[in-house]
This record gives sequence, C-alpha cells and structure tokens, in this order.
Amino acid sequence: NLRPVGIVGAGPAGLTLANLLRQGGIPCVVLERGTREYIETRPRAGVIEHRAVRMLDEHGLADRLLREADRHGACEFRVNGQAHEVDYAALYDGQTHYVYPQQEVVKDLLGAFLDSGGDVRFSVTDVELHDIETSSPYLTWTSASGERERLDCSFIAGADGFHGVTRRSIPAGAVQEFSHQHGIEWLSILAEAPPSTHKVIYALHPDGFAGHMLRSSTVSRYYLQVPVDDTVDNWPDERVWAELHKRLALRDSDWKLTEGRITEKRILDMRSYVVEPMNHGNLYLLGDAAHIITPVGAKGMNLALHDAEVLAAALMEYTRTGDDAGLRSYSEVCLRRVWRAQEFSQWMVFMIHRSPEPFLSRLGQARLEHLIASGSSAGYFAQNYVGP
Ligand code: RFL
Repeated sequence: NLRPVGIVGAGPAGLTLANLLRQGGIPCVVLERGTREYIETRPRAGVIEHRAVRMLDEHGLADRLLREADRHGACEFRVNGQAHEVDYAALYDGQTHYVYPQQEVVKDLLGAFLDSGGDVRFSVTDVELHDIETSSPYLTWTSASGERERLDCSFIAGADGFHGVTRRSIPAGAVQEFSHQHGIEWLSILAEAPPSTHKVIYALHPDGFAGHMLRSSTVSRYYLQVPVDDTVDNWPDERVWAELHKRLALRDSDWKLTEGRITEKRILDMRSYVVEPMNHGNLYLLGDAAHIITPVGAKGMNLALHDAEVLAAALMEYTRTGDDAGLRSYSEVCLRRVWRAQEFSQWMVFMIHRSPEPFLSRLGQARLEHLIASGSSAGYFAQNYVGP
C-alpha cells in the first residue's frame, strides 16, 4: 500500500513526472490550480531540445510531436541589416531543435496521463504542505467544489512554477537563493501571423534587440528589447509592427515581415533565479519552481523536463530497491545542467543586447563577430544552443 507522490502543478514538469511515475507503477496525484482548458491553451515556450524529445519518445509521449513538429538546425543573426546564418546542426552532430508549442506538449502529456487512468484535480486553491521534513508529509487543499481535502504522500513534488506555493513552504535559511536581474526588458508579442522566416532571427539594431521566433504555420512570437520599466501601454500594435519592421530590416533584399493580429503582449522580466538545493526533507522542487532563466537560448521548459526525468528515475529506484542514492544526488545532478544553461543564456544575453553602457555593447558585438567568424566559438554556441 504505497502512499502516492503528491505533485503540485500540471505544467511540463509536473505532467512529465506524473507520466513517468505512472508508467513505473508508482501512484501519484496531481493538484492543479487552473482548469484543463487553461493549461491546454497557455502559450509560452516553443523550442524543445533533441534530448528532451528523445526522453519523451522513449516513454511513448512524443508521437504527435514527432509527426507535427518542425525541426530546426540553423538560426540567423541580423547585424546592421546583414544576415549571418549559423548552421548549428552541422556543427553539432546533426542535432536539431523541435519547434512545438508548450501548450501542445502539455495537451499531449495530460492526455496520456488521463488516458492511463491518472488522477488530476483541477481548479484547486489554497494548497498547503505539511510535515515535509518527516517521512509522512501531506498536502491539503480546497477542491473545485469548495471542500477541504487531504492527501497523505510518500513524497511531494513541487512543480508549481516560479510563483507557486511549494518553494515558499521551505523554512527560511534552509536553502540558498541566487538571483540576477539582467538589466534589460523585453516586450514579448504573440501574433496570428505566419512566420516570415524559416529560421529563428536574432537581430541586433542600434535601438535594441529584436527577435522573430517560430511557433507554428499560423502563429509567430516576436521580442523587442524595450527600456527598463517600460509598460505595455506604451506599445500600441502599430508601434510594435513599426519597430519590428525597422529592427528586423534586411539591407538590399526584398525580405518582408508579415503582420497579423496580435493576441498577446507582455513585458518579460529578464531575471534568473536558482534555489539550492532543489529539495528539502521529502519535498523535491522541479522546473520553474526551482529555477527560472531568461527566454534567451530557450532552456526553461527543457530544464523542467530534465528535472522530471531525473526525479522519476530516483523515485523509481528508491521505491523498487530502497536505494536513495538517486534522491540524494537529485539536486546536484539537476543543478549541473541548470547552471550550464544559465551560463549559456547569460553569454547569449550579453551578445545580442544593446547595453545602456556603450562599452559593454561593443563587447557584445565583438562576441557576436567572433561567433560568426570562428569555428570554435560557433561550436560552443551550437552545442549549448541545441542542448548538451
Ligand atoms: P509551469 O509551466 O509554470 O507550470 C506550473 C503549473 O503549476 C500551476 N500552479 C499551481 N497549482 C496548484 N497550486 C498552486 N499554488 C499553483 N501555482 C501554480 C500552474 O497553473 C501551472 O499549470 O512550470 P514548469 O512545469 O516548471 O515548466 C516551466 C516552463 O513553463 C518554462 O520554463 C518555459 O515556459 C520557459 N520558456 C521557454 N522555455 C523553453 O525551453 N523554450 C522556449 O522557447 C521558452 N520560451 C518561456 C518562453 C517562457 C516564457 N514566459 C511567458 C515566461 C517564452 C516565454 C514568453
């Protein structure tokens, strides 16, 4: 009579863990604040590393992804209106990214879990964690119908994102927090516009960075570097498009940006955060609950999937054999990848942004010129970008 693992949060991290545990015969219950519709339509990431896809595929969770996702092995840096392509797949054993929106990943993971009889409680509120330092931790929450409920757990998995409740349940002083404000801000835009490019574009312009990301054949994501403390109200649609046209422009070319209806506009806090260790007692944190990273380099969801894979293996080993070596090394194993991703993201942030300090802008430009000119620098970029 195994007590279940209580998983808080049905994002990519929580749902991947839930599926892997269920496949391994370990009972679990997922508590989610949102409705099913909310989590299945929440657009965020869109770029998945080959490694994460292989892991999902090994567990039979990537069928639709492999059928529908586009594969990308090159990106473009636009500097002063000139395009420089980096063929990172060629530089790294032919490995590619998969472009597949995060809400589709969530839809697939949720569908697989529910189809196998998995237990997800939607629309829960006031989740509380109890006795996490003991071997009988438990969760309480208010259900969608207003009842206070309780689940006695073997372990608790905190997969409730950066603003969730699980990390905050760890007593002050038991963990160390590392955070960094990158001193830049992005306006993030989602539009019903077919992509104007076959590759992701990172454009460096005297007025700041602009990015054209890929999501699907009908939807695209764009980013604009904006002054710190800027607000969405300053960015009516016409200004967004004018700025994108200007910063993405290509010299001596008839390339054009296709516009579409803007469906989301938000200011992104360009911040990094890591908590160490990623566990306390019998609470294990994963994904954004333990670490956030800027979207530069597209690592956040990939790290969340990796944490889930490592934790599932550790919990399975412990349940089958009583060996807790995997649980003891969980945090260390995950953090190694997390810090490597943070280092790469920071390297890239520095390279593609215009700093208020002109000297630093020049250094970033020199880094990019080196990347374009040098095989070894491009090799570093390729390996880290597509995922080590
Ligand atoms: P999530 O996805 O935030 O899921 C957490 C879930 O927990 C629920 N929840 C609670 N449930 C119960 N009780 C509570 N108290 C709760 N509090 C929260 C939430 O409703 C939610 O369902 O975390 P997870 O699973 O760790 O996944 C992390 C990723 O979502 C995140 O890292 C990425 O989206 C980051 N990211 C990107 N990552 C990539 O790998 N590639 C990309 O291209 C990429 N692009 C992006 C991004 C993030 C972005 N934003 C919006 C921050 C682009 C953007 C614009």
